[in-house]
Amino acid sequence: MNHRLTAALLLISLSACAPEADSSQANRTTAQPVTTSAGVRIEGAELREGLPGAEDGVLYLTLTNTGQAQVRLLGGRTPLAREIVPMQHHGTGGTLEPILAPGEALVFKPGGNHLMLVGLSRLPKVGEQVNVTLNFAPGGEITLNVPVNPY
Ligand SMILES: [Cu+2]
Repeated sequence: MNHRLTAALLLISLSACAPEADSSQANRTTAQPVTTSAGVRIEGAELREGLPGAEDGVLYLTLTNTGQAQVRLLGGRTPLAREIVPMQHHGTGGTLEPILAPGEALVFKPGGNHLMLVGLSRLPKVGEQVNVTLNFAPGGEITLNVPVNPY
């Protein structure tokens, strides 16, 4: 296998859970914005469809701390995967410490930070709505109905 092909395959596998660029906005839908009891606003939440063979999925959204205290996103869960883990862009690698000071926003988007659905039990399908529960401290758990958009 030549190096160029190896690099191409590596790119494909890396992008499996974090597309580098956002494709067309056409026909995309996002979850209704919600706000936790501690004042974290969650908007623009969307899942991306699972490509055949994908073991992990990806969730994008924007968090804004409208409250008076620092808030941490502890993680999340969904019936579709083993767990939801906040991650940095694959180029920088590693998990993310999602701590928001009052007034601060944190964006999870293609090519950047993302929430990874680790260990999919099945592939998310375009058009379906998936229950996603996020866990904050303070604020506890909040559940959203998140639509699945094309990859
Ligand atoms: Cu990831």
